[in-house]
Amino acid sequence: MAVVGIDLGTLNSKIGVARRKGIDIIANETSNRTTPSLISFGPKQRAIGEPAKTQEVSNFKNTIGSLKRLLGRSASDPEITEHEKKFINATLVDVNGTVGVKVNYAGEQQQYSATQLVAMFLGKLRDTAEIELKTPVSDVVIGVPSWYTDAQRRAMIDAANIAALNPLRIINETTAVALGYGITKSDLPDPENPRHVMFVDVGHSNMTATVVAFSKNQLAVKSSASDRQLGGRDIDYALVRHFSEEFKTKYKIDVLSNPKATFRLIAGCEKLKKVLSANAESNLSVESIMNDVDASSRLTREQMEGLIGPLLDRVQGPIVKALEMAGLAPEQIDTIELVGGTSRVPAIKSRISAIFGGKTLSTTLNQDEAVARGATFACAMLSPVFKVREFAYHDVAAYPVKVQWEPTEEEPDSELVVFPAGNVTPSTKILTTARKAPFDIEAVYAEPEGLPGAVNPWIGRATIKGSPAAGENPTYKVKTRMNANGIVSFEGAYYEEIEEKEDTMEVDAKEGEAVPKKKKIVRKKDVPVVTGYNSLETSTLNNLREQEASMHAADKLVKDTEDRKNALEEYIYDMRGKLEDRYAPYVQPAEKEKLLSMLTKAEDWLYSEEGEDATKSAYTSQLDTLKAVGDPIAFRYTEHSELPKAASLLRETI
Ligand code: ATP
Ligand code: MG
Ligand code: K
Repeated sequence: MAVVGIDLGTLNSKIGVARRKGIDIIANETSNRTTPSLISFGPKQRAIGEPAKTQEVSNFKNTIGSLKRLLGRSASDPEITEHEKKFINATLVDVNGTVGVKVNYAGEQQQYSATQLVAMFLGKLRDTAEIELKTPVSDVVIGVPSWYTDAQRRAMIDAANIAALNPLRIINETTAVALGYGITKSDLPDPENPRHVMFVDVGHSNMTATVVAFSKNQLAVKSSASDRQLGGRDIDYALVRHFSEEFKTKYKIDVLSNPKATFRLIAGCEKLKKVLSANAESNLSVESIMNDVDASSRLTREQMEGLIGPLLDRVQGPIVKALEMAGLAPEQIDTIELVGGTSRVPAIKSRISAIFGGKTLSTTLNQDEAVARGATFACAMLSPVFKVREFAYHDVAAYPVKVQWEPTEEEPDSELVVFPAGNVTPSTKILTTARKAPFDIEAVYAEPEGLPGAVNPWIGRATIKGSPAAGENPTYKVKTRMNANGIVSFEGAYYEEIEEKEDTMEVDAKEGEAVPKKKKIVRKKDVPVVTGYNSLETSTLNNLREQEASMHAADKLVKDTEDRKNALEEYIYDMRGKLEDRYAPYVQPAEKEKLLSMLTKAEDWLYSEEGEDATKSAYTSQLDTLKAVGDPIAFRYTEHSELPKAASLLRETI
């Protein structure tokens, strides 16, 4: 059983695997330790990750990124239509109440929800991990932003299930980072006097500040605050706007009117931004940006800081808020640990440091891989396969959750905040209400204005059924839980039946008389509960899993077919060369003539209309036919040439 942790980044994703000797971040098919979080739909197949990146510009209308930004959101959400849309070229549409994309795939127009898109991408990461580990992957822990809502967390679980994965836990990204940090520390203090560390993650799309208290063998998240729209891509966008204005007058071109030119400029600006993290000034150069113009310019770090001033001013927001929520002053934070690619920007570092009186910030963690490593630790802890050092972690609720039910005359107060913001998770609360069943109870976010964009505050509903004797108004208890995934559910309900029984006779020691002893028996009677949440229905989930499996199989067939075609082509050229060369002494002229003409025939077929686009079995059978004649020749050659070699090897070892 494999143990895998996933950091699904807005730009790039990372995969961690647990091994006997520790945790490794693995490389993908292109030997990169990060995989572009992109899907590109083609006329024949889906390209996911690296191959999608190479088609990002040429097939921009059918290429979609920002997957985690779309997950669990609705198509009409202004955060999607106004902010997210700036970074997406594909057409966003509504798919059964959630945002999705409209693309051309395999010659047809198709729509996929963000949940399906995330599933497709997770499937690719699963394949990458399986190739590396040479074993099937099922158990995973996936990181999510701490600001993700119930619906988004449920959507991530649905997506993992569609990808045939078993998500053991959905972990907040900065909590994963904290876990990876704490588990390696052997000098943590006693719980009365914990060490407070603030983790600041500035990524491609968002920034989060999280205060964590560490003590021996445990960590507790104290608070977490985010700016959902402050990251590297916002810096890139500011630079793109600057240069596109400059190029209007300089070259008389309107870059932003042309998607491909915009891509080229974004890529140039991202590069420039990175260079300016280490240098005071740098060149921007974008070859044939559009209309045959080679665009170039120059920017100093200071100029860049001027262009992104409004963004820099927002850096302190989450940090100040996290401190406030944790009830700590800046000087009570022992260490500030930076992670995320954008935390390398010097101006961002100095803004953060300033809040702590110029304190030196620490980067002891691998800034790009800390989330994936932490998620992998979490998976190892939850998996039976690995023995991991005992290390407990608790998180907090991001938004207050209340339950509400229909008021009765006796109970006019019909709502209650069960999990206030900052409530430790996991947590179970038991609600008590006296009434007649059946009745409905609902969980909703108590402060909708604090939720991302226009997220629907509705979380879930339960209908409590089954009532005791007619006429009675028993006291019902309803169990509400926020689990370690930050997901709320109604776990069950019961009423208490109280019976006073004179079941034993005891001899009173003083009086010497037998007296009846009253005993109060409380019986918990479980009652049926019917619940509904934002997760997909089982039947829908099964359907989508099948759909995903068949798309995955179709992609595999396309790839296998290409592999077979390449193998045939390679065999033709390889054999033709060898027949004139090393195989020459081992082949009769007639045999050679026959094989050469077969090779030519196969070659002609391969470049004919039919052979250009044939089936996997057609390529396989062409190759098999050639090999039937070619293999005996190759065998005669190896027998003669390898045998003496083996013999000499034998002599040497003796
Ligand atoms: P998110 O956490 O927002 O979902 P992510 O995890 O994909 O996104 P990261 O991989 O942490 O993001 O960071 C990627 C961002 O960091 C990109 O915008 C990239 O340009 C930026 N970045 C990487 N290196 C540097 C650098 N040296 N200087 C400035 N920016 C950098
Ligand atoms: Mg990230
Ligand atoms: K374990």
